[in-house]
Amino acid sequence: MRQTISILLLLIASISINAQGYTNPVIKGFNPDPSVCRVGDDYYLVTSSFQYFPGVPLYHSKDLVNWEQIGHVLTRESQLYLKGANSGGGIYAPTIRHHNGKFYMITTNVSTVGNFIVTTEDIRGEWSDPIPVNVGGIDPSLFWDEDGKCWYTGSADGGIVLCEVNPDTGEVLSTPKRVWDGTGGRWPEAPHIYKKDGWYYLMIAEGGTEFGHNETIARSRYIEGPYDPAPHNPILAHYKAATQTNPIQGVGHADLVQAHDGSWWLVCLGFRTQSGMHHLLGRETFLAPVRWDKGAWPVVNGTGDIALDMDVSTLPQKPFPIRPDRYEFDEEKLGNEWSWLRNPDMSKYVLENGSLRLYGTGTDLDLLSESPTFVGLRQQDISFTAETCVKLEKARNDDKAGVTVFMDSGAHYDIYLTKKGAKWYVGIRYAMGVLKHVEEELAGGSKVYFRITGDPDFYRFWYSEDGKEYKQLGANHTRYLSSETIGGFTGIMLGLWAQSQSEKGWAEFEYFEYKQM
Ligand code: 6LW
Repeated sequence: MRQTISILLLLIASISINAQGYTNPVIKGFNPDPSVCRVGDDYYLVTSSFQYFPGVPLYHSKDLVNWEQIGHVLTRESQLYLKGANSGGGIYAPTIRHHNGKFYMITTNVSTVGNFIVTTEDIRGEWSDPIPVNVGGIDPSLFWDEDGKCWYTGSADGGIVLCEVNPDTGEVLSTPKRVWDGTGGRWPEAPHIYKKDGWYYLMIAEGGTEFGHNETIARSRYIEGPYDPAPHNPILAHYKAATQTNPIQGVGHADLVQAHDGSWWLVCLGFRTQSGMHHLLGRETFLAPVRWDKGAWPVVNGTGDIALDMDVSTLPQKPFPIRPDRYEFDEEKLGNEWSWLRNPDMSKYVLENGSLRLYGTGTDLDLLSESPTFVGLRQQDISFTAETCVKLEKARNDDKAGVTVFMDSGAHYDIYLTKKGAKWYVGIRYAMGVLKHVEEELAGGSKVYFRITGDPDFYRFWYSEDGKEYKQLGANHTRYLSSETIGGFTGIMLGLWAQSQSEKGWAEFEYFEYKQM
């Protein structure tokens, strides 16, 4: 009897350790076009960053479920020139790979050099300056064959092209060859090659990164093809009737990785809909288990679709400390999760005496060519509340500072404090293309508390003179800032910003707090 009980207890314990499950997205907020690689039992993942600086966020995990941002790949202007870039420009999809002790990241700056590689041997250190790869198109990827050759794949002219390259010099060693156009979906893109059981597998995204997005795969005995498509394509899709009510839509742009326990996993982008069929958080990073039997085609999560709650066995989970809700601005530098627009003048941002001091310039949030004084965090949840306190004691006439719900230049809602003559006003500005709506009312002085609440349908804006009693200043629909309305490839950033014609005043933010509701 005693033996039976101990066997039962062991069985229960083993089930509870393995069947831990997880919640999608595994990286919330604007983190599209994920690419992942493994070194031993460490996993590294990169996402695209468009007009934001630093570029290409870099994440680390021990279990593919819990991710910590360890920095960015592109941290210098010599790697990342973004003048004039908006939500449809700058850095598109990246790929990260590890070969012979060196990390390679290849991506596209559609606003300047096109495709380029950077490398490092220290994943937590600096990466090289760009190594241009003179092949047109976007969504570049690298694959090393067993003979040591390195192959480039990318999306160009409506199909998938392949050529041999030298990944350390960027030299193109063979004429780019069109190897597959997908299964007939528009925009065949995001190619990656994997070799398994004597087959070259070519996995791509089709359908465009909206509601028709899906993932397909083909294989060949030869790297240069011909590639034959899987009979059960798409291997991942949410555009079918069976998934039309799935809160995750637009799944695609995936990458596969074999875990250190031999299991296979897929990361992909998707978006969480709100306010009908809109999305504002940007495309986020999702995870799915893959069954890939010897000589067979990969099967994603059994049914070719994914869920927010994934009740599946995972690797032993190793969570990281979660990001603080409240930033007191008492550190020496802002954390990796903060982003600037285009190439910032970092002298405009000073952490001092427990506050973040922003020196405004004449550059408005709407200007595309320069970098306004703005630093932001990704909105990671459909329902949230954000708060800050801003002081404009050293302001000059018409200086402004506050918080912006920012999708793109010309698509943002701002709440701010401003000085006009000897008086102070709180204001709200809705910028929607050529439509600019401003409301202001008298404020008590040079210090004010702001609160922004978000829900599926509305952003609401509040202010307080004492941080206790809040008064609503305005509200506007989320859908007017959605990706479906604005276009582009990013997601909402909650930004602290300042603007000053005189360029002599400054704003001080005492704290910033963000909470999921
Ligand atoms: C990315 C491409 C795409 O490079 O959008 O629509 C681009 N699909 O795969 C930006 O995410």
